[in-house]
Amino acid sequence: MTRVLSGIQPSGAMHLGNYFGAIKNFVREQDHADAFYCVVDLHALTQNIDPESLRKASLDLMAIYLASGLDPERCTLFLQSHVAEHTQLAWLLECTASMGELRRMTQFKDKGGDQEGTRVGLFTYPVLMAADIVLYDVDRVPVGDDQRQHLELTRDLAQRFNHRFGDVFVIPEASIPSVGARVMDLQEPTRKMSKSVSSPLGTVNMLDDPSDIERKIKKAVTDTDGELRYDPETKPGLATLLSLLAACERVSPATIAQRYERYGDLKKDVAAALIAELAPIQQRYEEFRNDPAALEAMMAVGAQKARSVAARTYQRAADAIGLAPPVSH
Ligand code: AQP
Repeated sequence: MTRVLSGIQPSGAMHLGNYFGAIKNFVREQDHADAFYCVVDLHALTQNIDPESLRKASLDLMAIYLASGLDPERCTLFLQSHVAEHTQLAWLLECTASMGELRRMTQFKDKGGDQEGTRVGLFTYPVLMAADIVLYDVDRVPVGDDQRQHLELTRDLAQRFNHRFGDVFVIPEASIPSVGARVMDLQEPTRKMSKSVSSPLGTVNMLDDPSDIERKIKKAVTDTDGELRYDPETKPGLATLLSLLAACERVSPATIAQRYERYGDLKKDVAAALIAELAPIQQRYEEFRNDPAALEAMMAVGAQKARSVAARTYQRAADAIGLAPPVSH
């Protein structure tokens, strides 16, 4: 059976990009593959987040996973920091990576890049992401389009390691959805919707209430020529709205465009479809979030399952690179 793994940072409210680009596909994959999904809390440390908020955000995100339909009976759900092999393997891979290839990462450049005060963790986190993936002998990684470059880096590092030290890692492929792969900001539709770039009106969060969703969609930037067609280059605002409805209905945005003549009608239907898509998730979220002890117990079981795979891969890599095994007396 193929194995898949993916994760999301608990660094802010989950938005439609996280949902359509990642979570919705996680749910689909859990019935077709041996699926591992984590809350990548170590990645959140690359940003300013206070300890209490981070602990809370990790549980919030786990509750979002469950509310969206991930089922611990059908996949392995865990917190990244509960499996120490992620950071152990990241070090071995950091010693395989070069400054030049990490400097080329566009997300690093977008988030501040090469400046005196930039955290080293922001620079090296794509290597930690590579470790997250290869640790589980993963075949496919369901992610949004923005992660394509990080996946390429993961493949390069794994191939380089294998070339030098023997066949240690499975080389993973990115699995990018055909619709919803890049959800754009509603106010600046040439920029991806994102947690860290604050754009309250341009970002629809998974837990937004219906009136907020309606307001944000109504105020979404379009254009003035009034011609309803799907053209991301010249009509990015309209393309964003068409793509959102397309992602709800799982059809192409161009097909959706044929149905409408007026922007206002399209906006009404986009808002209604999003509200209908998110309502059951929001309701289940409250139920899961109100029982933190159950969430923690579920995460403990997941971590144990994850560790049993991760420990074997890490040991294989450590042996191959020449680290002497610990001997018990
Ligand atoms: N706008 C997006 N469209 C489609 N997919 C997206 N993803 C994120 N934004 C979009 C996908 O969500 C998953 C989790 O990403 P992450 O939170 O670990 O980091 P990220 O990609 O950096 O997400 P954000 O929201 O943009 O966070 P910040 O602002 O902190 O960087 C990934 O699969 C990603 O592809």
